[in-house]
Amino acid sequence: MSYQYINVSNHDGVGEIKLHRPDAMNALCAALMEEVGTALQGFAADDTINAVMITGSEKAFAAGADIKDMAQLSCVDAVQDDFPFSASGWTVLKEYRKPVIAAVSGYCLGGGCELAMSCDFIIATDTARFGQPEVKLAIMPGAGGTQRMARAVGKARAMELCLTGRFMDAEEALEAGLIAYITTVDRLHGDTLATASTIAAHSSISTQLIKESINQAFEMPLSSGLLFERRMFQTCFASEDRTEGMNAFIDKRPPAFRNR
Ligand code: DAK
Repeated sequence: MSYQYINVSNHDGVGEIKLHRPDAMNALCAALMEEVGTALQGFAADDTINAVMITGSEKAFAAGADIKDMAQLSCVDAVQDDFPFSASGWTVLKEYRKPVIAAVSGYCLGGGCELAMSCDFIIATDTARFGQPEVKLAIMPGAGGTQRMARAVGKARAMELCLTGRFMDAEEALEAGLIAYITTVDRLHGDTLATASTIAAHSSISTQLIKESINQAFEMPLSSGLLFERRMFQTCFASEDRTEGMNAFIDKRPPAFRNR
């Protein structure tokens, strides 16, 4: 499969999608997001892939949806196409079962920040800049910026960020709870790959159920979430990997998981 706007690679259990539109700060045109959707579906169907990472360039993870494309769009066009959910990257990611990490360096703005927040967690460099600057274009976040940002950093900071359009640096993003940890530009790829490889080495039965359970925390009241978690926990006992994991511990040897 050849792509125009992304590079796709495999690293022993980890699939990588690198956004590559250097002349436009990785602006998320529809074709790019379509390619992201295709690559994600490929990794979903590949039994050897247990975790995915999405990266950008040193300068930009992505500076948002493509403003030059949006400038041409009428309200009717946007509604008819359900913009930009017509591009499969957004829909596929929303329902994705394998863990996905966003590795962010440089600008992570607007739709770029929404894409990163649609991943399961974000690892960022000390040069990363996060923001929802749509208000400066007289529009507003449209792919989860008001919803996921408010859940990640709380109402006050989400309001302030989305209403002013200011950028937040990595230290602030870490303190606010938007990102998992900070690394350097030189180490971003290696550190993210190491984290993704750790996840990929676990049984996909448990990693997928953990992901599903944590996501349910944002959809359900606590009592329902706790019940959901308990049922998922009990489900783990049906897997061959659970037997293997516990036997390996008792035998003092590394487990050999088969995702069964
Ligand atoms: N779109 C198109 N081109 C972009 C771009 C963007 N978002 N961001 C940068 N570029 C292009 C620039 O136009 C420039 O191209 P040339 O002029 O060289 O041809 C090139 O990338 C380099 O950019 P700059 O010259 O501006 O570089 P600087 O270092 O001076 O500034 C910057 C970098 C990232 C601070 C600046 O480029 C910037 O402010 N960019 C725009 C950031 C922004 O406003 N982003 C939000 C866009 S609105 C929805 C889902 C999603 C969305 C909407 C709806 N639905 C589900 C309904 C998303 C909306 C958005 O993201």
